[in-house]
Amino acid sequence: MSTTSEKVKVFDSFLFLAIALIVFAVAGVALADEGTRTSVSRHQLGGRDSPEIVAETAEEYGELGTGGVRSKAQTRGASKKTSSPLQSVSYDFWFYEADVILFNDDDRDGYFHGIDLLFDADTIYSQAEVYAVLYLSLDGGPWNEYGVTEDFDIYGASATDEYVMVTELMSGYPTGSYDLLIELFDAWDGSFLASFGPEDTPELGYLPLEDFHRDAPPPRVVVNSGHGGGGSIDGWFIALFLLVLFGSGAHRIWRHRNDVLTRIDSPAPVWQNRYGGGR
Ligand SMILES: [Ca+2]
Ligand SMILES: [Ca+2]
Repeated sequence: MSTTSEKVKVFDSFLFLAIALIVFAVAGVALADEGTRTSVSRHQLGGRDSPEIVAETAEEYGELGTGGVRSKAQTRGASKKTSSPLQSVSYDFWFYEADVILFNDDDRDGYFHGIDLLFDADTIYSQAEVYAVLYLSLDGGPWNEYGVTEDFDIYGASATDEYVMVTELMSGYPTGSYDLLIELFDAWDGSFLASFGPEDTPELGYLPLEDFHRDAPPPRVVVNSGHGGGGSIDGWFIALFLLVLFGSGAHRIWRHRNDVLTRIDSPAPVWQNRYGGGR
């Protein structure tokens, strides 16, 4: 036969085990979010007005580099230049313009997890096949590659060849002010052609960004303050604690499993209306 106190002990042990399991599960999901940087992107040709979607990609990179002085020596363009000293920056290619619209600020703190980047590259040639590599720098730190375009054609100084890459940062990007750098390469031999960054246009500087997980609205907690009984263990408190823990864990897991291109499908005019047509 078991006494009431033994039953309470067994119940306590079970509760402790359950809480420990939930804490580890939540911590595990949180840890998995740190370090590696992930994002999803939609690639469009033909600008924002008449876009043709050419690809949807998922990116994964190592931990964001933040220490040290920023230098273009770390980018792909620099390594191409040093490998062939005779080849310097080509004056046959240049960027005409770049434009950034930030979108998705779920917790409304002014930091967005979506980057809608448009750029227009030009050349002295009638046609050239190129690709671009995109970088982000947090608070003036080193450039971190965050995406690569498909190979695409540019035609002389035409503006009909604008490339749009719409990216949602999913994890690994702390809340802060970012700069963006674009490097252009020849699709035939990978040679470096041109770059465009915050020194060339204010559009690519001081972008308030954070990743999707850091953009989560805080969970709403309802506290019942009317309970005045109170035993050695407050059952209501434990139930509430478990509910919040479970809710937080489920929320994270839900967000983790929804790392897909669902949000990106919001039509651009909605973002523009919501955020006043720009940043
Ligand atoms: Ca935010
Ligand atoms: Ca062009």
